[in-house]
Amino acid sequence: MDDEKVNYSLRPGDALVVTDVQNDFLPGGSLAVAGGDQVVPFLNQYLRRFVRRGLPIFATRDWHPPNHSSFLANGGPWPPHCVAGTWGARFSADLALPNYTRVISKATTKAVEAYSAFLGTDMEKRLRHAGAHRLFIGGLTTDYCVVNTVRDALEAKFATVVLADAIRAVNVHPGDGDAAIAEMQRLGAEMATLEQIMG
Ligand code: VGL
Ligand code: ZN
Repeated sequence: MDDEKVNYSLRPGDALVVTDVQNDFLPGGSLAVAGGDQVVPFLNQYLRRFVRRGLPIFATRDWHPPNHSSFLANGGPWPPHCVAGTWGARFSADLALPNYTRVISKATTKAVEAYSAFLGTDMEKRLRHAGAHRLFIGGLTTDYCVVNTVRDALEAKFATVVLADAIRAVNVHPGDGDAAIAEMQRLGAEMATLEQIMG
């Protein structure tokens, strides 16, 4: 295993993917992730760098109907969260998404659960249309949306860099987040932090 730090110079073909930085996953939300708000200032720095270079930016969101199958009342594992159109489903007001951000809504019907932003969405088509080859992915949650999105990105042959200072885990079981990070690396994702991103 090579732990040497490499730098990434942003270039055409790069895209930033910000996953599920929505009020319900942040402190005060219905499915709050410990330290979830701490990813926001890092993501804002990444956003600045991508905006400065005019590179594509995607923001994904959990966008459930009120009777979604993942909710406890319907036999699912989660409290109600990210119900389409509600405050909890909104992106954090502190997240500096530019006007040109492309928004991907997932798990939008009762029967469909989608931790991956690729599942049941036009994410792949829109990434290709934007000319993306290499994805920089950060946001919430490490052990659900991030790991599953990274897995599908690698499967679709995107080079994939996980923004290690801009992810947080639910950790339903202690260690889930760390296991997700190990899994992403095993699958071929690289891990980077802000100081490695030149731009
Ligand atoms: C997610 C928990 C419940 C996620 C979605 O996208 O990370 N986590 N629903
Ligand atoms: Zn959900």
